[in-house]
Amino acid sequence: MRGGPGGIITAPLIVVSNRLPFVLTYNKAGILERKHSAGGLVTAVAPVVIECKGLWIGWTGLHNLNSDVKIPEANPNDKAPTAGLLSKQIIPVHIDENKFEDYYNGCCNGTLWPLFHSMPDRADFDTSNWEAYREVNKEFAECTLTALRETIKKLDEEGKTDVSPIVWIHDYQLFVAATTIRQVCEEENLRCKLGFFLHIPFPSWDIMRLFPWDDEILLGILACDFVGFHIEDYCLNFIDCCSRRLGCRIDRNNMLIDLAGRTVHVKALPIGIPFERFVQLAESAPEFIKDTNKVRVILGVDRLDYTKGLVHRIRAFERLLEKHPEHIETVTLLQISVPSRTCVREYKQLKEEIDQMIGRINGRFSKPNWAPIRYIYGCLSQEQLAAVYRDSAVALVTPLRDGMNLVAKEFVACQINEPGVLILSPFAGAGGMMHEALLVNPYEIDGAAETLHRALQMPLDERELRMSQLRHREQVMNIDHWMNSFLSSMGALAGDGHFDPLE
Ligand code: GDG
Repeated sequence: MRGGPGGIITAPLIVVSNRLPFVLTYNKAGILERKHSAGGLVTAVAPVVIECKGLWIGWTGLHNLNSDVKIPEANPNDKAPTAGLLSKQIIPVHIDENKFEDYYNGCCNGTLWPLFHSMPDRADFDTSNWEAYREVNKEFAECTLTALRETIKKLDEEGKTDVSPIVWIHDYQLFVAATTIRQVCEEENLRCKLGFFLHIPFPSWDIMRLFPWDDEILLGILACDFVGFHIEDYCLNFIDCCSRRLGCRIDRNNMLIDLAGRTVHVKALPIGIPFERFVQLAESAPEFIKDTNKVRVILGVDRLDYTKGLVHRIRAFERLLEKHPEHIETVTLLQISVPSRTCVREYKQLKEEIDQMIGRINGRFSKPNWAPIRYIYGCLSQEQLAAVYRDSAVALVTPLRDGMNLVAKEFVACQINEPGVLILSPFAGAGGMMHEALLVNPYEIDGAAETLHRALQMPLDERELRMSQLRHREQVMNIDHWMNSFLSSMGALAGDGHFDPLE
């Protein structure tokens, strides 16, 4: 077992997220099984929940499950980070299918996602979707409260009456769950510390005020004791909204917010990746890209999402071939697009637009033994992904807006051989920290094409210098560091972190 914070955490931990760290599926024999989700968050948080014998509350990924369904234990050969999570540590939230549709595809993905990425024109403001969102958040809160009562009862029986459980809520699907949790805790005198982390950007007041129920979101977040965002800009946007919309007293320097005499602590906690895991994968993974005839690979990896800037990126690549034809037959753009939110209209349209663009550009520039764009619409294994990261000459990470962006970090972790170049958008959270990348405004197609040209010509010593600094930072600021920082800020780690008063 690695030396993560699980061993020194002093209070029981209850993690609440829209989805559980694995989804349930029926196998061919009709038996329920766990299917592992490979995200960095799961890799980091699951071992801590396992070590501190905590709980995880979330949706199973299946509708129409009986509410008394037994969560299967992990298969004995399962090597996934969640394998040690016992079924008794999992609390499934059951939600009616129609309500879930309005909550998830309607409000979360159709409204909050575009709005919080500062793309309000793409957002639908629908009252019934918001009502479903409220109700589903209440259901998550009720499950959390049941777990909390049990946890406190156990602590009391063990004589640990001074220990408060930690409830850690994740992301924009659960903005208002803490409102109910805090209210009931006050009514029933239940002790707990509430923490929230937002994985996407927090927009400016000008965008936030477009949302008709913005006050409810702000109050939902403020129902927590501690709130984390990826970067300082998002913290300041949130603090500003609380001041302007709710009239809260604020301390911007110390990032404190006073709500009716209670202090809420806000902090920038940039998420990291399991760096060593990606290094190991890159060291052992067999080649994935074959027969490239020494053609250098420019890589894009994203969920197929309009925030990721795929259309702009492909246009920039086309411009490169127009302006610098010497790259024809010497480079190829490998775009891996993971299908995402395929039921939402905006995502279907985007897929069609990209399919057409790629068809047109390949038709325009292809040679008998070379095509400018290789396109994979699907999901690679993590091992294949590591091989692709390792063997690419340039990573084009050019979102129009992104909370952090883990692909940029995973690419540098896997650059264990002759280093390539990272091109990064300043509109990703990562863009404010990975200073040695080539920063490019994705909206400026000519600028992006020229930056790509520069990356393809960059001398080895410059690439080495930039990459070694990028890698060093990600190695230190890895996912364990992020977990530790969050938990110590919550005062959950031995001998660590207590809240300062707002003075
Ligand atoms: C949200 C925020 C924030 C991608 N393709 C494959 C694959 N992936 C994995 C990557 C990476 C993850 O998906 C994508 O992470 P991102 O950070 O880029 O983006 P979101 O999914 O939008 O995540 C984001 C993040 O939360 C964490 O807080 O950084 O800003 O939007 O880990 O490796 N994995 C596999 N095959 C693929 O083809 N196995």
